[in-house]
This record gives sequence, structure tokens and C-alpha cells, in this order.
Amino acid sequence: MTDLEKHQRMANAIRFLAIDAVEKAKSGHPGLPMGAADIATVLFTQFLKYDPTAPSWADRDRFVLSAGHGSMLLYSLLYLLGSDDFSLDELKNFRQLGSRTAGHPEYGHGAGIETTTGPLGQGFGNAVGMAIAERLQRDRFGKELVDHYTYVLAGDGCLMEGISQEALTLAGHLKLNKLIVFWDDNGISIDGKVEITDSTNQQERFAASGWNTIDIDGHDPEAIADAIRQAQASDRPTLIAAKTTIGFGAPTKAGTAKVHGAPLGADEISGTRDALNWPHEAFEVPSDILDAWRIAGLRSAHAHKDWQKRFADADTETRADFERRNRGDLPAGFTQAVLDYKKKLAEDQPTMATRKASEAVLGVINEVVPETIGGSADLTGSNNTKTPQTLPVTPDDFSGRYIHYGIREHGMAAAMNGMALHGGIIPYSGGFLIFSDYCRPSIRLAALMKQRVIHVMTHDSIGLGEDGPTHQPVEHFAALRAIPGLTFFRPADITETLECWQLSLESRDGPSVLALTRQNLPSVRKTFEEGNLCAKGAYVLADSDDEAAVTIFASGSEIEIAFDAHKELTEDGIAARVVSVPSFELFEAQSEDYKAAVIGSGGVKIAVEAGIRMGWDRFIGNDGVFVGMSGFGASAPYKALYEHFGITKDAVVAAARERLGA
Ligand SMILES: Cc1ncc(C[n+]2csc(CCOP(=O)(O)OP(=O)(O)O)c2C)c(N)n1
Repeated sequence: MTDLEKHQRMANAIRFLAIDAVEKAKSGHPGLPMGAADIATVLFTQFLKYDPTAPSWADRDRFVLSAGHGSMLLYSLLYLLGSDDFSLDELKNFRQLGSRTAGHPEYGHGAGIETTTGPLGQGFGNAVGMAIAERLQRDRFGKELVDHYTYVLAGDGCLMEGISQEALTLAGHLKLNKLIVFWDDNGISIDGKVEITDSTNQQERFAASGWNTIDIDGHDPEAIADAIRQAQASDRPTLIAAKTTIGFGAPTKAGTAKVHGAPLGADEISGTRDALNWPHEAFEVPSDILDAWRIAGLRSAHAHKDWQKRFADADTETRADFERRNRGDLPAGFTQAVLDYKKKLAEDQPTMATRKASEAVLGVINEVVPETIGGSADLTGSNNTKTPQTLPVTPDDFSGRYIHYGIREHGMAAAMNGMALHGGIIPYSGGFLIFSDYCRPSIRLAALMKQRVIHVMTHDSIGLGEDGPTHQPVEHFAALRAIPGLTFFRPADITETLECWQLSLESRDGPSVLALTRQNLPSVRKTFEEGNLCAKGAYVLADSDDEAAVTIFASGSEIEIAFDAHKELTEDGIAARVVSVPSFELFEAQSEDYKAAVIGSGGVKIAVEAGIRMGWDRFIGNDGVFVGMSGFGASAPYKALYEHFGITKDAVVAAARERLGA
């Protein structure tokens, strides 16, 4: 058997596992694995530094299947290489409940799935973050410990999605030369030929943003290997445009949209077996080919051993720091630093916007947590995410800790996911809360993947004032609270901001959004509390001596209004409480007893929040009073807006009186 024949048979093993699994599941996407099998075979058997016996080895190369619908490509590769998680039975269970082999690759289902993909373009965005993380870690720990590539397989769909523009321009600007993207250039998507909808010259597009580009026949193993070698030597990220035939080998469907996302059917499968000379039963890989794959799977064992030696030779402090960061543990001094600062705040009682509060808190955090990497989507001065510890990262210097992401919210959020997935880094960034809409697809995936990414989102309501309704979040609190697994925080003052930051950092298995104000807020937490009160999600901030006739629930900037109303009601002899609600999600996680006590059984219930009512009935019931927004905001100084929309102390007091008949 010549080398070429061997290569082709190894690639055919991928093709037929994909064909057979899709056929058995009666759904799935055989076209991409069949078309990209040659690329994957060359990459995984000759280049990818990946040891299936140590799949979480920190210095492995990352492979991201951005075109997640081609999931059977990845599952087949992992099975063939000898991964414990991807047995033949798992492949036979493709797309079934509880299998590791979900319709699209899902992070956490099995080792070797580096990220969840399916929403096209996301994987590419994640990979940019992984490549950034690699450069950052290499700068900190040296080439001896961190030196790996990030490979991506992207389809036409990934490159058509807008996120790809943000991802590729950021990667080109930062000269992420260890990022290597294969474009599976098969000219087909679901509706038919790509030419019916797009006529971009992708190579010119990438080249214009500082990429190295190479075009090859994606079925020629030598050309693929040469391209990877050239890419590895490049001082820029590389796009390898690989011309392929979707559904390669299928006699009547190859090269057409028919093979993109449906089982081939018995006749076509039999024709493909003949055409590719693969006379084996479904799911059968002949032993010589399986052996060849398993041997390829052993290829990186040496590299892994060598790395282990280098790691053992590193000094104790470096080893401990590297391991701690990769485990995701916070440094020992973190909790004490938070408490010390909280004590100081209880004494100082500063009045400031929570975005400024966040900056002050970050100054404390960044001093003791060296793995935070900050950033902003061109709103650094507004988001207050930069501190003295975080010097900018530049294309030629990754010793900094601050990324100027540019006006690329979606690319930023996707890259942050990739940085968190890579490990060793806690990414946080800044943007306007209104543009959480531009980050939402990636935030949702961070929640699905349980990744610790922290989004500082400022200018969180009509309180931002003059910029008007295009910039004023109204439905965003509710929309973010709706994402399962995301913790949405709206702190009321600097102490709550500190506590919410602490919770975000300690929340290792999920993303957080901190919604912060532009306008100044007084300190409402008057005494030092060792415990983190915000951890309960909602808590009684101001109580009444007698049983409360009125309970006012509020979050963030509206706590001030709640406080003023509480004062007036109390002075008038009406027993009232204020409940601060920094996080709906954390409140829901409390015991039933606690929740019942905070909500209270009787009395008038009023919620005040400069957003829509959705979600607040949980606290105030259907018959509670909501003082907030019911439509879009307007452009005016913020105090005028609060008056105009009736979100005032007087409105709260009047509603309470009316209900009480007092
Ligand atoms: C954001 C997003 N929009 C739409 C889809 C649905 N979808 C899945 S695959 C696909 C076509 C992709 O075409 P291409 O990348 O060329 O893949 P190929 O046909 O080569 O398999 C579409 C529209 C998706 N997964 N993600």
C-alpha cells in the first residue's frame, strides 16, 4: 500500500463512520466530514499535538470544529485516535439522549471537544480567544511550558457570519501567528451553491486584515501538509483555503446541497462504498487502518513526556502558579483583600457611580488575582475596566493584561469564551449594557458551557440620560435574567459592587454580567458585614420594627428611591421594608424558608426598577405594584427622565398609600 493509499483509507474511515452514524441516527450532516476527511487526517496524524491519554494537558494544540454541524468528523477522529470517551458504541449512539455524541459538539460531553459549536462562526471567535490565551500564557510562563497552535475548521457559513469579520480582524491585528484556520471551501451551503448568495474573495478579505493566506486542493495530502508547515512558520495568522467536494465519494450527491444535512440513504451509501472501495460493514474499520490511527494517536506521547520533564524542572513557585491558574482556583490572598476593602468602604461610605465603584474594586482584585485579563469594546473610559495593573496587550507585547477589543462586542464575547476554555485566565471585559444584545449569542454559549467569563456592562438604564433610547436598556435585565446559568447582577452601591465582583470571580462554573450605572449612587450599606449579603440574591436592606405593611423591592440605582420612600413611610408611621435584589438567580437558589421570609406574607408589595416588569411578579405577585418602564426611554438629563417616567420616591409612596387606603 502506498502512502497515498494509506492516507486515503484512513480518511475513508472517517467518511464511513460519519455516513454510518448519520444513517443510523436518521439525521445529521455527512457532507462536511466526507469533504474534510483528508484535511483532518493530515492534521491529526501528522501535526496536531494531542495525546488522547492526557486530553486536558495544558500545552496541547487546540482543534476547533467551528462548522459544528459536521460533528461526526470530530467524534470519528477522537474514536480513531483512541479516546476513552468516544467508543464505537458512542458513535452508534450519535444524536441520542445521554450520548457524548450530541448533534453538535458540546463542551463537557467528552475530552477533545474544546468548545461547543453549532451557531456558525462562534468556534472561529472562540479560537481567536484561545490563541490570545496561548500568547498571554507563553509570555508569562515561557515557551518551555506554553507553545501550542490553535487550529480551526470553518465552513462557508462560519465565514459568512458577521462574527467572523470581528474575529479575523482582531486576530490579524494581534498577529496571532499560531492560529491556523482551514476554510472548507466546498462552495455549498443549505440553499445550494454559495455563489447564489455570496461572491466574496475570502483570501483577499483575510489578507486585507493582515493574514497569511494559502490555497490548496483539500483532497491532496501533500498539499495539506505543506500548507500547515508554511502556516506554522508564518508571522501572521493563516487562512488555508482548501477546495473540497462536499460529500466526497457519494456517486450522485457529492458536490451538492443534498449531502449537507441528511442521511445519504441505502443506495447512495452502497454506491459510495463502491466508489471509495470500502467493502466493509457499517461501523467496521479494518484492523490495519484502525491500527494506523491508533499509532497516530500515540504520536504526541513523546511531546507530552518532554513537556512533563520541562514542567518538573521548573521552580516550585512557577509550577504551583501554573497549576493553580489552570485549575481555576483563586489565589490565597483574594478573600482577605475583599474583606479588607469592604471594611474600608463601611468607614468611608463613598458616593459614586457603580461603574466607578467597579473600577475601584478591580484595582483591589487585579492586584491579588494576576490571571484576570481585562478589556473593553472601545469604551474603556466609560466602562472603567482598566486599572493601573492592566497595561495594554499589543501585537508585539503580550505582557499586558488589557485588551482593546475595538468595536467588536460579538467577537470580544466569543474570544472571552475561548480564553476561559483555554484555561489559566479569567477574562472580563466592558461594554454598554444595551449592547449585551451584540454579545448575547456568545454569553448564552458561555452559560451552556459553564465558563467563567465576566461582562462589565455599564450605562444600565435611563439613568444614562442624554444618549437616549437607543442606548437605554429597558428589556435587557429581563432578557439576561432569562438565560439559564448566567448570573445577572445589578448592585446598588460600592459594597454591593464589591460583593458581586467577588461572586462573579468565585462562580467557576458560569458567566456573570454586572450591570452598572453611569450616575452617582450613595452608599446604602452602612455597616461592615463579613458575609457576602449579595450571595443570597436578595436580602432585607432596611427593616421595619413592626410587621411590614409595605415591602419595597429594588435593584441597583433604584435602591436609592426605595430608601427615600422607606424613610417617608416610616416617618408617617407606616411600617416598611426595603429588599435589595442584586441577583434573581442567586435568590432562586436559596432555601424555600429564606425566600418566603424575604418576600414576606402580607402587606403591599412594590418593585422599583428602571426596566420592564417581566420577572418581578415573582416578588410582588400579579397584584403587586411595579414602578418602572413599560416602553422605550428618551433623551434628556437623567433626573428629568426619572420624573418623566414616574420612577420616583413620590410614586412609590403614593402607590403604597393608595393600596393601604392611608
Ligand atoms: C448562526 C447559524 N445560522 C444558521 C445555522 C444553520 N446552518 C447549519 S449549517 C448551515 C449551512 C452551512 O454551510 P457551510 O458552512 O458551507 O457547511 P457545509 O454545507 O459545507 O456543510 C446553516 C445555515 C447555524 N447552524 N448557525
